Amino acid sequence: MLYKRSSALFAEAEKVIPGGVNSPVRAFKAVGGTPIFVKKAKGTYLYDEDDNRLIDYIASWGPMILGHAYEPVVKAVKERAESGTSFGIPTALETEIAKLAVQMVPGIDKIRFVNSGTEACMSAVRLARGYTGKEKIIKFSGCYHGHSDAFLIQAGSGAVTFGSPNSPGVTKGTAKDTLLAPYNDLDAVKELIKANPGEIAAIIIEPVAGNMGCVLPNPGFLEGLREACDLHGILLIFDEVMTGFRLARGGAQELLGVKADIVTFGKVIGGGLPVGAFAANSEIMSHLAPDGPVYQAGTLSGNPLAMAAGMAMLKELNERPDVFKSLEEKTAYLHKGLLKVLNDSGKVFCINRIGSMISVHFTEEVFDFESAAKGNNETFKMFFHGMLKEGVYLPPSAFESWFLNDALSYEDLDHTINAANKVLRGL
Ligand code: KE4
Repeated sequence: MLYKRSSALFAEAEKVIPGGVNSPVRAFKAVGGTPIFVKKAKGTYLYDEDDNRLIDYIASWGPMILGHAYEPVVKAVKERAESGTSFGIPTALETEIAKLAVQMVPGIDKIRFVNSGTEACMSAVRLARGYTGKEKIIKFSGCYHGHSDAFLIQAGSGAVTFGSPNSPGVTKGTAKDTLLAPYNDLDAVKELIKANPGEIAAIIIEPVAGNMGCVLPNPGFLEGLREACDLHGILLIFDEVMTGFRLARGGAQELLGVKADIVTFGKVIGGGLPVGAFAANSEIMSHLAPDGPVYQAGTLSGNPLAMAAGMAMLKELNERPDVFKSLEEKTAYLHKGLLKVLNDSGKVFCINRIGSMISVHFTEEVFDFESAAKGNNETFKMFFHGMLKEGVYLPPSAFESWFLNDALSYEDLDHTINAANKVLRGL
């Protein structure tokens, strides 16, 4: 595996783009080395600028659930582009995809399209604050809801704390309204609600967390949040930017059987083009401009090109529910194979998996951010680069979920398992 051209391209990029990337996680800071540059992709394969072929386990961080350059999506985008890419004027296509999303996702009557998961989550919180008239939100350490100020808040010391900014530029004024609790810690949430009576507008959570590796909700945790929200007039926001249209046709709400008040989407809903969305019942959504006073807008929101990609993607998933079963079976197969080679390696590890989301951690167990942070990062770095050399592209950080796509064959999965075996033996 040679990365000569990627390294040269990275050096060029660094001259004109901060850190050489348009999103930090791509820069390989968590694993070291220089990022590869992709020339093209098809199905489950990435082809980098040095003509290495790599089996892709990030799927553009989720969107490419059916594989890259998926024909129906490509065709839809090509055709739509001929008629113009954006008007800033309503199109029938926006209503079509909105109707399909509302039909696929439990508990929503209306949906507003935006351009990213960040925008979706940021707007959902504003809507919750406007709807309830309250200002504070609860988020969970290790959950990522995009880079809006209110979310860039890291727990300080202690299990439950007032937020403190973990990025310069986030003001103390913002941080004070973001309360933090450890994932899976219902008592901590109840403590925060007790300490802030009548002040909490929303609890926002990834129903299955994917930004500290893949972390599953303990049995009863989400149900407990639902109950606490109902008891205290707090809105429950499920950030399904990762899990939406991936864990099931109706996302985590369908798979886990817990209903949120507002649901946010991104990634898969755009079929690889920039689309985010947030949705709720008609009553809550009636508070959103232009119907209601909560303002939210976007020049390219619902633009025809992105809607065409998203529509083609959702139609496929809606008409082929077997895809979710196929993805579940492939992920279970990968899990089983990795379990064997990791056991044989003698290393301390755990594997978290649900649907087509999976992650390997070099520590005993991972159920929240603190336990995830105990993972042996040095081992992960060597594992990552070893797998890359074997033609397998994993997320370049232990704090990310792997995303399977349905173009993966069982031969690809066997290659991945055999590669892991070879790499682990060498560590
Ligand atoms: P975007 O603004 O990046 O489209 O979505 C933000 C977001 C919101 N909610 C969840 C649960 C998310 O996972 C994300 C974005 N996910 C990361 C991957 N961990 C995007 C990758 C990146 O930052 O480049």
